[in-house]
Amino acid sequence: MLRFLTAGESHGPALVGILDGMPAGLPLLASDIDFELKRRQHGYGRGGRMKIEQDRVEILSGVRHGRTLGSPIALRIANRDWANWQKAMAIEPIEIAEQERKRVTRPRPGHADLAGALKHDADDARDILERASARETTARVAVGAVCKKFLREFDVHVASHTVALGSAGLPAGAEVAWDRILAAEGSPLRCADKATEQSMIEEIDRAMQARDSVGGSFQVVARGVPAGLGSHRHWDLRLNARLAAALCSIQSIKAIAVGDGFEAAGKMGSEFHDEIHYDKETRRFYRTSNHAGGIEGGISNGEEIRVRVYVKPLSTLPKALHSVDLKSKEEFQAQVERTDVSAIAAAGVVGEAMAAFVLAEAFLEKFGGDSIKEITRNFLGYIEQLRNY
Ligand code: EPS
Repeated sequence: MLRFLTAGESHGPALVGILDGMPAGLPLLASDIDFELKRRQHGYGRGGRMKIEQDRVEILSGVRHGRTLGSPIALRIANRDWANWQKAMAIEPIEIAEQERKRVTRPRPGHADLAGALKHDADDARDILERASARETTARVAVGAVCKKFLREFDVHVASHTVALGSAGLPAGAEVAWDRILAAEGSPLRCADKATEQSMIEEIDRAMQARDSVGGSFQVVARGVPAGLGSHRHWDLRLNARLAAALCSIQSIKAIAVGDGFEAAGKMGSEFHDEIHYDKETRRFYRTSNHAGGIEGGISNGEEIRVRVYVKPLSTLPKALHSVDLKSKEEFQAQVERTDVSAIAAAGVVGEAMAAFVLAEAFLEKFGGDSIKEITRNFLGYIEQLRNY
């Protein structure tokens, strides 16, 4: 069983992740993880925090001489900003006057502030927001980087690209080819179309001027996934449901669509379903369309897995919305904390990490084993079986 936990507050000393169940023998270096951490920090529309941080991982366990041991992999990423928050986030009690300085009592609509404070009987919403913050996704990306490395051993690759931001976006139903997705890497918003990306940048500039934030969407694509991951047997084994849960667990994500998703509801069956063909030379079933997003009956069907993820506008607005003080119950404007106008480019990288975790988990379920060698044997045997089907 593959599983992970993260811990850490946004302005605490560090974020940590523990990934358990990764088999032995996977080549792994800190640089594999740092590469993904850097990608998460990139993107037009980020706020001041990304100028402070230079996320780097320290591998605390589970790796020896450049290879995984099969034991839990513990990862630590220091918060450089901690230096500025040592008092406000101190483990030991601090003076009341000091506590007041960073107290959050006017909850921001859309953030976890109010619901979390009510739930935990907190008189300072900072107790909640420090953990709810999307800073936590740093640890997820570190864990996901290990999962991506694992999948690459079997020629399974996960990428993402930005589809829409505010009113700017790629035309509905346009499927962006894999090579164009890869070519968008490093561009300001990781969007595959230059003109659309320019409109997205303008949307961000407009939102910034209006002291507002803006939502968007991205697509995660997994290529090389063999047919047969996930299962039709039970609700909690279906691959689409697992991807949906993992992706919806990311901060600010409000919806996901597998393949053509929302659009499917308005289509006829004959338009929507991907007709089946067979290539006798490569001995492989294939489709000429992929409206299903590579998953049928909760099982991967061998086509690219495509999942679109919808991100709400971030909930800290410089132009604060109406709120109520937790203590006095007087009406105020919500507290303004530092934030990003849009973190859409980073959100895609986090989406890749969560999708990679789900796919690695499903891959390990199917091909089992405690070492890369054993899993490779099982995997190749199955690929051969598919060819002879
Ligand atoms: C983030 C770090 C945070 C925010 C952002 C994501 O840093 P700070 O709170 O110090 O500015 O920039 O989180 C949010 C937008 C949020 O609402 O929690 C990061 O590392 O990605």
